[in-house]
Amino acid sequence: MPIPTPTHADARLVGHIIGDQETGAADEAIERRAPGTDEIVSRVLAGGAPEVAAAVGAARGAFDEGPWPRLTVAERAAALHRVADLIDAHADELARLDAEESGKPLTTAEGDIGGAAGLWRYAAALALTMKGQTFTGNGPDYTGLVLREPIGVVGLIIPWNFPALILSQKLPFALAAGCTAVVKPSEFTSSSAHLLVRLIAQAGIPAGVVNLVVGDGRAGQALVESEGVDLVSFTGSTATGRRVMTAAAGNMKKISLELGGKAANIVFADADLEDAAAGVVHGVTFNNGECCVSQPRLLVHASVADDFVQEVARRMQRIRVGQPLDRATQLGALIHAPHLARVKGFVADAVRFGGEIVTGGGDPAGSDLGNGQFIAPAVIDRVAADAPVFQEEIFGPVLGVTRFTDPAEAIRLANGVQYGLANTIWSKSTDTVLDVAKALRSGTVYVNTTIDAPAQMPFGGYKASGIGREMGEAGFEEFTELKSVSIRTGKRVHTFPG
Ligand code: TXE
Repeated sequence: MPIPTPTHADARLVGHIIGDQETGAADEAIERRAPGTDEIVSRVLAGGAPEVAAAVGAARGAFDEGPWPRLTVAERAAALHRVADLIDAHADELARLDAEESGKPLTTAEGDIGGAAGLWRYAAALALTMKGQTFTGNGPDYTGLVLREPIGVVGLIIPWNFPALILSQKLPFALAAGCTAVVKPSEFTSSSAHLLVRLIAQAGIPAGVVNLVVGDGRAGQALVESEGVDLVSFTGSTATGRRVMTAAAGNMKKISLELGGKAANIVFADADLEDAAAGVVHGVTFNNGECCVSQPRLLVHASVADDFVQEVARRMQRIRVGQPLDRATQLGALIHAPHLARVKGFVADAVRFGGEIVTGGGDPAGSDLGNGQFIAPAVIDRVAADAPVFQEEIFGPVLGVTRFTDPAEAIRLANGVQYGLANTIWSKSTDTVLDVAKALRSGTVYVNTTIDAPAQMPFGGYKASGIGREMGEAGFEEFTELKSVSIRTGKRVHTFPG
């Protein structure tokens, strides 16, 4: 049974949390409609430069004078564990908020929240093992200390596709290092971030360490331009990522950008084809296809292509499209109407470029889908490498199929896009897997599995997919600076003793 969606009268008001103050009512608010029903479910305050200035001021004070960066790592790790426990205790509520506002299936949102709690615990372990280096090879009286320090105040800009999860790919790592933060969630999905920041206060993390400014791109832009911010970590579109790079130039702040992707599933003739077909369908429909590591391109060996495409299409037709809050739903509603129109536009465009629609692309059947942003998952065969459907990020359940005849051609096709976030290889040959994995220009390669990596694995992009890494030790180090301290003991021999 689907959980009923709240009506307008129940709509939540989502405000800013700055220091120990929560902002309530305000004149300007952004209405958020549930993608599944078009009902208004929340009203989000439209923060801008004044709220960002106040939040950065609070974070700056907490970093420059507050206790957080000065705690022992054991104390910081314990606090992160308390947040993880609170996330577990509020998992149902957090998952429901994300499913309702983003349109993702509730079961996917539940997986996100479990993953989020795991990230807070992993970050606690990184806090405990935070360390620098020493270098003593420059003479017996020389000691070099390489200190690893928190980078300072960080601005975290979050998109709408994994609201609580992507926040948790950044914030606990920053906190583990001793940073303080201003969080700017997407205007479409701010409620889970609001609850999370409340839980962080409940866990005993001091006021001002984590601040929340809600609003649209104007708040994001003000955060990136702020002179009081030392690093911005941004996840979103490549177009906005370019604006972030420019806006960060003022005080030369560090940036970490996790941007768009256009992953390929490369299916070789020797693969377990049943398994690969299931993986291909998962890769393009997981989280409604609204996933930066989504797999919208199928590159399949010509010798097995016809049967394989039929098998994939058969499985796509069995995917249950439905209301996000219905537990039986496998594909929910896309984020908003303009995005749905854009995704459908790619399907129409593919035909103009010579593609053949095998299944989907139109309205799905279902009596309760009338007001929502739904699409039947699509398979388009014979997609040319210069077609927009092959080149551009679609961010929806639309799979384009292109055939290849040898591994070199598969690698050329996979690498022939501006993005380089992830790709997947399906083959039983170790030689093929390793040769192709090394030749792919992407930050992640999945082999005989897809969209599958633990928190310990660094995540990020080559080429236009971004700068820097999240998660893993590399993701933690993004939030730190290195300081080299050179020490001489005894009397130094000066070049110009005077
Ligand atoms: O993203 P934006 P949008 C891709 C996906 C999607 C497209 C557009 O293809 O269809 O981007 O989505 C904030 N300075 N991805 O328009 O604009 C904004 O408020 C600073 C891929 O929603 O990039 C939100 O919090 N911040 C992606 C965040 O940036 C600004 C996930 C992302 O919004 C800003 C999402 C500005 N000038 C979309 N303007 C992924 N890599 O997973 C907006 N924002």
